[in-house]
Amino acid sequence: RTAPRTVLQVSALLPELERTLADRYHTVRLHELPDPAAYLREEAHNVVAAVTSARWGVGNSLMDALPGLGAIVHFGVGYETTDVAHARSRGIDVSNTPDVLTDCVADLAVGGLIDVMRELSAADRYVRAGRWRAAPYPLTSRVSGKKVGILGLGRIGRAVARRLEGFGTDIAYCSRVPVPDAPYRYLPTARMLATECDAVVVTVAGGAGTGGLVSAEVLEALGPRGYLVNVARGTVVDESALVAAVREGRIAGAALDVFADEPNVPQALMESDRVVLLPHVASGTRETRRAMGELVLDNLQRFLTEGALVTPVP
Ligand code: 8YV
Repeated sequence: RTAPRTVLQVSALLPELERTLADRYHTVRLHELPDPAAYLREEAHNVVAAVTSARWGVGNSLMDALPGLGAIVHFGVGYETTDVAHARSRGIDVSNTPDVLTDCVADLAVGGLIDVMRELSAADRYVRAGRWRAAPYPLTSRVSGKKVGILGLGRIGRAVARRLEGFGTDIAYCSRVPVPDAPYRYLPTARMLATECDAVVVTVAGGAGTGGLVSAEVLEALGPRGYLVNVARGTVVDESALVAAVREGRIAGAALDVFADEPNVPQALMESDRVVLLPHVASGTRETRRAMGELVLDNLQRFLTEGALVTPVP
């Protein structure tokens, strides 16, 4: 009997996507096997493609255990959990799901900015706690017309900036090099961006290159009237410095969709009304997750039939 060309599903995915994978291909869900190591010893050579989430990626040891692996297909735009250089050295192609989630992530970033500055979530808690009867809610911070800095002017950063133009904000950005056609003021360091702006929205890619980019020093530069929004990766922000800055009122507030050790959120943040805490939901709409799932399937199908991916990572 000829061995089935196997698609290895490395982590849990959207149920609809899991069903389609199972219907269309010989799919093995590695994370659900009672003994994944035994499977890899006996059947690893059948695996031609792996499907995984931005959260888990495919580790180097798993790549090395799959001699026939030709493609790693990520559900998500971020792929820092997979060592792309290592994959390339083994002739493995890597794809992600860019573009389809840009609008929803940008929408949520702007929502987070408005929430933290106008204190929507905190005011909601105030009403629910029956405190309105005792006193009107304290005044909050105006959003329109403020200076907003975008850290990382990629697809998502640009979509955030475009939305914020509608609020009459003065937009600046920071990236490794100026973006040629960007109509916004360029600042070469995160610290300068934080110094100049009332709020900084983090939309830079995760991974080693951006770890701790929003350091204690950057938070200090943002200052007691400054706000931070992070829809990128928890690793981009020095989380303990952020916790300290929030606790001591050295920044005005933060809206966070991502954390250093998800789903664990530092207790000090849980207890603070200065922060808006979201469970990594920026791309989490039915429409966008469906589109991400379809792009995963398109990548996989193109790879299996033509040997090339639709949206290979740069
Ligand atoms: C996750 C994300 O992929 O795209 C990314 O990089 O972080 C999210 O869209 C999503 O939570 C599904 O894993």
